[in-house]
Amino acid sequence: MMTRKLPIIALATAPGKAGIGVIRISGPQLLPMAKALFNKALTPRQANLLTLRDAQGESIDQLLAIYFAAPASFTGEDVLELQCHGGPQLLELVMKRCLELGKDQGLVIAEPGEFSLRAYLNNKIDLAQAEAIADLIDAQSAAAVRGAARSLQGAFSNDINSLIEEITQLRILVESTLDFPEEEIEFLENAQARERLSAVMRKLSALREGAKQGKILRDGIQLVLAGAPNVGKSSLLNRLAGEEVAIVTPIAGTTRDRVKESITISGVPMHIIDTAGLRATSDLVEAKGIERSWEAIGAADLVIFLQDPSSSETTAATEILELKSQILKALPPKCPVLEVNNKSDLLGNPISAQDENQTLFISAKTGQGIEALKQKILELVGWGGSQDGVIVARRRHLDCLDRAAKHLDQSQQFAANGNISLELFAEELRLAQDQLGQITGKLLPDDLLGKIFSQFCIGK
Ligand SMILES: Nc1nc2c(ncn2[C@@H]2O[C@H](COP(=O)(O)OP(=O)(O)OP(=O)(O)O)[C@@H](O)[C@H]2O)c(=O)[nH]1
Ligand SMILES: [Mg+2]
Repeated sequence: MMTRKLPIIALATAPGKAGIGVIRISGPQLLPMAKALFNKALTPRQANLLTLRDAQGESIDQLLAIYFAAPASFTGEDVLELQCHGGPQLLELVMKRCLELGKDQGLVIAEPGEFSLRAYLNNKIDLAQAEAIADLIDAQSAAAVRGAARSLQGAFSNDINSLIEEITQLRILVESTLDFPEEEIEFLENAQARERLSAVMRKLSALREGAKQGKILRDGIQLVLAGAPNVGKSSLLNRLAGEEVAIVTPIAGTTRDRVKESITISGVPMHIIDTAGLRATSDLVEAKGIERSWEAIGAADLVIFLQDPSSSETTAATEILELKSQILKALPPKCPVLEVNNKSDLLGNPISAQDENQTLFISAKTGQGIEALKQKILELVGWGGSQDGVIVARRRHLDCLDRAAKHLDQSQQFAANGNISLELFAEELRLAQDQLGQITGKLLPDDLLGKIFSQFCIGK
């Protein structure tokens, strides 16, 4: 996939019935193919109304063809976009006819992400922008759309590039001094190397914070509702979702399987997972369900440990403590647990929304405390509250930023008094820069590139 230069074709719009369906072709030299398809020269960058005919000369579709000559196209190659009528069978026929007539030029069906990959390889976009295209299409909320659009326009890449540039300047200074070891201390003072490094580190830290927010916007939060049977987990799911997604009954052990529902809270996508109540059971089906509850807890970003202080059965404090310690053991690293008391409507005296242990009181039945719960959820997952300027980011970006930060920390230590080594200082700067470069795709190993683009869907 990485090296082929053959022309490629794919349906660019979603499969299924629609007003129109767009087929996209990209290749080094498409004019002969366009001629073969329509028997007519196409005016570049203009809508050409044409008829595509089968081998017998019968019309398949009347369509709009737009031809973009290289390099002024999405991929940087010649691109031909065919806007056909949007019937799945019709589009099949158009594809088939194109493949027939493009055979001599070697026309093949595109692999997932291959259009974006070509755009990247031809320097039309960098890697972070290519990823932003996929993220824009997959965006789960309006805020995620805006974040992806910002990345696509280069906001994220610009920040990364300016950081790389500042590190480069610092490296140039250091490396020009390396030949004069006796001047090392003096150099650090004169060039204000430490101050400049600190400034770079501050910028990187702000970027990491923004990227963390961006990751939340892109992927959302896996929010798991866990607890003993009958505490109201399914009722809470229904309340948050605003509809009856899960079955609710007074019988303990109602939920047997995970029930998932995606919502947004203040624009942040939340994937809420209701689970089977945790208890010892001899029922085989329920036991399987509980096994799945534990799996969900093990993959959570946030667990709500729901309790029912109104019930005499489940309130045995030792049981709650035991369950809590089991949950804490099952959590992924750094995953917070929020303890929430449900059924506050059954607790006689008016209670405040939060007790001294910071436990929230809610009622899934009346809706009391739900707004406060939502705010608490956002706070716990590290959502900063504002979507202004947030760009979408991926795990891959966060990992690169984290590694870059570690290298800058190291370089700072090699510049510290009593431990000065300009050579190591410069080397750590270089390593930090490599990590940043991987985000935009400079210095990225080929196999990684293939992996990233193969996760795109066909036609992108
Ligand atoms: N009064 C009151 N009853 C509630 C509240 N939330 C849930 N219930 C009731 O508690 C019972 C159990 O609710 P569920 O939502 O099924 O509880 P669950 O935790 O999902 O139970 P399992 O699926 O068995 O683990 C039902 O009869 C609900 O109507 C609440 O806030 N107030
Ligand atoms: Mg339930």
